[in-house]
Amino acid sequence: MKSVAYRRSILEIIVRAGAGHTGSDLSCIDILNVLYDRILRVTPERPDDPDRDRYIQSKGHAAEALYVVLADRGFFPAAELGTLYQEGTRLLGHPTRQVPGVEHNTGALGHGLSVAVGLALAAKLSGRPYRVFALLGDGELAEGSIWEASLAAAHHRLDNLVAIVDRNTLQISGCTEVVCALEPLEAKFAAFGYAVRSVNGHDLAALEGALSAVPFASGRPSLLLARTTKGRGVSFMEGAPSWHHHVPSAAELALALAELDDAATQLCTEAP
Ligand SMILES: Cc1ncc(C[n+]2csc(CCOP(=O)(O)OP(=O)(O)O)c2C)c(N)n1
Ligand SMILES: [Mg+2]
Repeated sequence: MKSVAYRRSILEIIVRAGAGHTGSDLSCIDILNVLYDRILRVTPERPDDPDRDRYIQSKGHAAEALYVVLADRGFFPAAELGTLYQEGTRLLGHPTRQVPGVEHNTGALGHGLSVAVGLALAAKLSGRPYRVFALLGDGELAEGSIWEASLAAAHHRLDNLVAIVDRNTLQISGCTEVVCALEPLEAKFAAFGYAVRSVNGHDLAALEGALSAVPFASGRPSLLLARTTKGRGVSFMEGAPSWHHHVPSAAELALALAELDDAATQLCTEAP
């Protein structure tokens, strides 16, 4: 049921706030659902546990998706979601460490993977068992710093690092292959030293299977290419670049929520 409930919350808080990255959130929400429900060794009661897994959301603009999941997991009260973007709120348009559960400020694309590599290297140097998961956008891969960080990850044999790419084929202004071509992406990541797997990024069981199997190879960082649809779950948002950060009107919200109800059976069969 969470696939639908999370999507409803995302749409409702964005409409209330009058801002947000609608399509980007709906693209990665299933990945976040599986990470926080099944994979990450984190608990809101011990936010400073030195051995907790670290999650870095490098595509920081999908903040609403992260807030909805963190609230649901008990990192902060769900009622606070209604303060999104309001004066004095902790819930800004991009995540900051003021928000319980957020490990690092993100939003300037291209930085999160470098932070994740540093955290993973620190775990190796200090002999700690935690893993580091980083979620990247595919448009974000045009940032050169992603590839520098990848070189370092392979060089230091960081098999405690898992990079997940939200491969929705769109960035802010259109198709990645038109704006700055990425393919053949799996081969590129493999050439940079990752052990690579690809998965349907909305199939919760498949995501859980892949993310439970990390590291994909001993001594190498893992790269999960999650094939997704931007705006997934609402027909008129799916695959449309204009919904990157468009805010639904009241009528569009009503239509979207009705569609989500209709799609509940389909989305729920994918729920863990
Ligand atoms: C360094 C930097 N440049 C530009 C932006 C503006 N920006 C925000 S989202 C975005 C597109 C990101 O596309 P992608 O990484 O594919 O994310 P998604 O499709 O999941 O929204 C851009 C260019 C930014 N946040 N940071
Ligand atoms: Mg994208």
